[in-house]
Amino acid sequence: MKIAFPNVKNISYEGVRSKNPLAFKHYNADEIVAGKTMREHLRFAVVYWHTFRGMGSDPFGPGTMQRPWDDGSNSVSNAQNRARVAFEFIEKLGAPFYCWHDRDVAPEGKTLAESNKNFDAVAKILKEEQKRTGIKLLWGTANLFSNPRFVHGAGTSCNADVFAFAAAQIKKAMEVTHELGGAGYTFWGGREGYMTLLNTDMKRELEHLAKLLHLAVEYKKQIGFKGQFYIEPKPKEPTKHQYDSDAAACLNFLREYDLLPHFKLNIETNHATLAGHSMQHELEVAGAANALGSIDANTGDELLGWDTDQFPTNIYLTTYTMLTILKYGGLTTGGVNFDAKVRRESFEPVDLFHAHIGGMDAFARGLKIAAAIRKDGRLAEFVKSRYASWDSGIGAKIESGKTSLKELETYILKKGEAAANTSGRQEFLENLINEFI
Ligand code: XUL
Ligand code: CO
Repeated sequence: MKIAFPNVKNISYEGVRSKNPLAFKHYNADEIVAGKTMREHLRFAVVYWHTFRGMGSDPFGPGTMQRPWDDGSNSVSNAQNRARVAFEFIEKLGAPFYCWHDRDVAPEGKTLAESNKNFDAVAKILKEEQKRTGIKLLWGTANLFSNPRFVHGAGTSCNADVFAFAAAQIKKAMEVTHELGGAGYTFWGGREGYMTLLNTDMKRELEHLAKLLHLAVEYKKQIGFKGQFYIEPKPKEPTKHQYDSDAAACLNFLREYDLLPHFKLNIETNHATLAGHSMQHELEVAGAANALGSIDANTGDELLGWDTDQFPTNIYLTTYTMLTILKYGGLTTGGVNFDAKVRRESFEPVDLFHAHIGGMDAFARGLKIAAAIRKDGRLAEFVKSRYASWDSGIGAKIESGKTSLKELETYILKKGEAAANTSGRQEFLENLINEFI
């Protein structure tokens, strides 16, 4: 095969003084931070959809990307060639993982049988390339939103045949994920939501979605796939309201339908902000429920209200993200997956490298800063001491469930007034964070 990136050598760590745009300044894969290598902490993944299929089209114009290796056709051979290019890119970048939707890697045929055949033909190359390079599949997923058949959703479609089609597609995508040794499988509710409640039986749609996920859990057991299942929250786009609107809504749905033991969450930064939350908020909600699985690392634009999927470069964002991830024990099966795309104006192949290097360096800095803040201990100590009234006396009694409203009334009647509050010290804490940035 011809080399797709002839002017790019393997990206290496050159340290903060380097001026080389094709080198890492902070991501040093083998460097130990808080007991593990950076590679093990961050588990970076490259996405197939934006990086190898995104052509930069927007509602006002067609794609602009220069991708000289791609003949623009929908042929299996073009898809196979693209797979080899993808691995050249990921290998040169030094990311240990990648992720795909079924339809990113192989063209959809006229029938499901034809699509499955195409998928197998490209999966064969993916398997060869994984073996050659040691790069692993972080997760696979099925695209249940692009084809017009999914106009009313997939699992939540009013058309039962469409549900069946989605189920068949999930079955195949899970089989290929399993075959490629995938560490996980993700469900993002592409069009699972509504545009108007006037035509929507919400209760029935949610029950159907739960059915679909239960069928997937059952099939996972049947084929012996041990990877982690994830749900990826997003509040809107493409629908007006997506059922998996945020981490709390996903957890509630999973609990209501007895699915929680089988799923963790894949939290995406730009989806969090679309939901009106910070990334850290979503991670805390997931972490507190023991469901923090993986992240789709990107960022939105503060002034734009849609899913711009930009590469993350903000050190505060990566620091807060890594602080919460470390607090909940780190990424185990999950990873830092760059669900991000270069801007339409950044159309040269080398821009793909700049984008990923920037994101990886930003996360490496976030990791090092978060580890230093944790090692320093003042932040955690402050939070711990803020709740000291719960460690003994009446607080401990309430927490252990050994009290009643009557007893609490007697307690306060005797005291006359609650103990004095202390300052929340927000500015002090913000300054403390800045000591480490
Ligand atoms: C869409 C999105 C998806 C999922 C995978 O906003 O984030 O690409 O990550 O289906
Ligand atoms: Co995503």
